[in-house]
Amino acid sequence: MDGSEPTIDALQGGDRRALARAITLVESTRADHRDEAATLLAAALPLSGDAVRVGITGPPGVGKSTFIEALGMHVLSLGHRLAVLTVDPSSARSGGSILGDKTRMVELAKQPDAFIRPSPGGRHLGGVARRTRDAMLLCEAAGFDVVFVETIGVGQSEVEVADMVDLFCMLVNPGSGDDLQGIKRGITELADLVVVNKSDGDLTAAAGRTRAAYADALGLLSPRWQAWTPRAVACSSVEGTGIDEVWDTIESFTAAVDASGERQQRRGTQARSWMWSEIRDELLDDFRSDPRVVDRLPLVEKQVEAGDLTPTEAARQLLDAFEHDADG
Ligand SMILES: Nc1nc2c(ncn2[C@@H]2O[C@H](COP(=O)(O)OP(=O)(O)OP(=O)(O)O)[C@@H](O)[C@H]2O)c(=O)[nH]1
Ligand SMILES: [Mg+2]
Repeated sequence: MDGSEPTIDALQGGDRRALARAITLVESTRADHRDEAATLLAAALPLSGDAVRVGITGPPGVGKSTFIEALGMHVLSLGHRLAVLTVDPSSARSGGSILGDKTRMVELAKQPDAFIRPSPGGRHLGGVARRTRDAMLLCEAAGFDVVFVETIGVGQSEVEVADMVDLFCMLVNPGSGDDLQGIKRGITELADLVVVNKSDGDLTAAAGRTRAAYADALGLLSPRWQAWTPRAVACSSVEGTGIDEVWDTIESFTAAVDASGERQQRRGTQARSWMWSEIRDELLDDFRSDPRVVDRLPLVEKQVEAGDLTPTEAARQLLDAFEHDADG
């Protein structure tokens, strides 16, 4: 990494440039970088784990960026240090980042106690959140005691983010929960907190109704935690109203799941499933870059598409080729 390698000492000192370089290092796919990254992460691990980890999701335009800016400024005003990471499924596919380009948290970005990191560009095989967990550990080692992980509300990225945070917060629009259909569309079992944003001006009344509807619906979901029943809060990220209530709710949550021991327990489970997803991703990378697989893949895929070969048989052929190669 161009001369000055990020060291654990520089990280611990809270140096944001060292942190940015460290995250770049763990995102790198170069073999020598990966060794360095592994060393750094091993040193970071015992320094991490004390932060409050919050996942934030919501449909495009619901106000995620505005909300993170408002809640982030509030969190800083309480003396915390905040890291904001972004998981953007579009960047994994296209190499460009939708969220990255639009994520303009102008005020927050100026604050010395905030660190904002857009989604890594470029092609990542495996989960879209693959390196975000590592980045989170590095942020925590660098003394950031609150971490937001933002993602857009589509598909697998929500599940992956929910699986790396303590509290998963879902932003919804006023009016999105007025009928059962809307709630069913909007909600998943992942939400520990639903925030109805844009509760201001003409939308205030609608936001109140939506909040009440979600509060009812949340009580009916099968609980993710013994000690926590999901809640719904209305806020205006533009006017700043309700933002303190959102943060108070997050603090009530951490107090409850710490007292019950569930947060610690959940983190153990998350770490184990992280290991398995790492194994899955690594194996898949090795498989897809194996010369024998690369040679056979185009033809086999064509045969499967044409119905000349069953998917099961095709997979077996490719795995055989791969395993023989691995055996030397
Ligand atoms: N009235 C009102 N408008 C809001 C509020 N929060 C955000 N908006 C507006 O909603 C629009 C979208 O806000 P963003 O924060 O960019 O939303 P986002 O969810 O980050 O959008 P994407 O990044 O495109 O997914 C902007 O015009 C905001 O000004 C709010 O609390 N009240
Ligand atoms: Mg945004």
